[in-house]
Amino acid sequence: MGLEPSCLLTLRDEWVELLRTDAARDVARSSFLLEEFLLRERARGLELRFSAGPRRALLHGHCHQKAMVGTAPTVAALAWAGYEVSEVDSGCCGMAGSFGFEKEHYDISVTLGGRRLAPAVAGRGGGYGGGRARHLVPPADRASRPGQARAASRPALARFPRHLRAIDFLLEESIMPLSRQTLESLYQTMVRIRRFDERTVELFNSGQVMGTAHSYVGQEAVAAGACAHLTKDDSVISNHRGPRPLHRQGARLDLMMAELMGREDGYCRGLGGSMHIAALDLNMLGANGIVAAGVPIGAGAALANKLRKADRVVISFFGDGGANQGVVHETMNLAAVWKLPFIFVCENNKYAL
Ligand SMILES: Cc1ncc(C[n+]2csc(CCOP(=O)(O)OP(=O)(O)O)c2C)c(N)n1
Ligand SMILES: [Mg+2]
Repeated sequence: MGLEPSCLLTLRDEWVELLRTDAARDVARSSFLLEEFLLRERARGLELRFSAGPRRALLHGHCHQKAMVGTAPTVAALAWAGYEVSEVDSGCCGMAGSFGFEKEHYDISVTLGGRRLAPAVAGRGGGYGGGRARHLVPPADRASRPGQARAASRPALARFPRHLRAIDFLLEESIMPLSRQTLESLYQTMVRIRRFDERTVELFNSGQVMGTAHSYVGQEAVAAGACAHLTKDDSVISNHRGPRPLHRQGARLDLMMAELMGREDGYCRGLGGSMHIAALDLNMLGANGIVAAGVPIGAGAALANKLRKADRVVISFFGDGGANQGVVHETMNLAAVWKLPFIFVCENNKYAL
């Protein structure tokens, strides 16, 4: 049973074609999308009770599913769960899979998404899944409405029309209920992280960055978004891709780069480097070369905050590989039992090398 139509349906399609064996056909016959599986079990007598009352859902079907199965099982399963479903006649969202992540496809993605899907979502107004999304809005924006600040503020990114287009799109389509200032600030942090990384690679290749330096390319939004919620009294602690949260904490780029270059004027007098950079005055408690080791250390800081009755949180960044470390699970257990003001941020980049 699977959630991701492309992955799951491969077992029914290419897999069978490729192997042409009875075993492959057996696997194909036993592979179900979640909705198909639930409906099959319902036909066999499964009863499920859903807690909330009637709700509405806008459904944009997955292309691969639309081609091979159709959206009928999804509509039926949502209806079973109490949703009044309207299906968007959306065609392609323009952002599928890795295609949507690649910068050379950016304009195509925006154009395609803007043709049918984005207008359909924007045209339906609020009430569709906004409840959870509100928790993702930084405090400064919680009272404002999408697009409100747009007219009032002069774009800080006016020199970068391409970047502005991305922000305009987010504002116009109300995809994220954030103000222009916040979106620009997040974007600037992401670009800053990217540029810092690119420069780090250059300096590493020319032998000026000491030890090693792990790229954060593609993950910039994680540090930028997560740290946007912090006050200056909150703390961060991270892993071997460590320095990035520092960008959001207001660190000085020259001191950061000096640290990576092993220089005396770096944040840790050049002794920490990329993997062990810390800046206690900015409440950056340190990167850590031992995978996931920052998690229990961060929880210790959160426990100290709690005992001192300080209104502060600690964020710990770790990877999907680090998530397998026992300390992560032990820390989650203790953090829950002690109700620690502690945020676990797992950056799942789908590799752990
Ligand atoms: C305890 C420990 N085991 C192994 C390593 C070697 N190592 C360095 S990075 C890494 C992969 C970590 O993967 P993940 O946590 O997903 O982070 P990512 O590199 O993907 O950001 C490993 C195994 C280490 N640093 N620490
Ligand atoms: Mg990983």
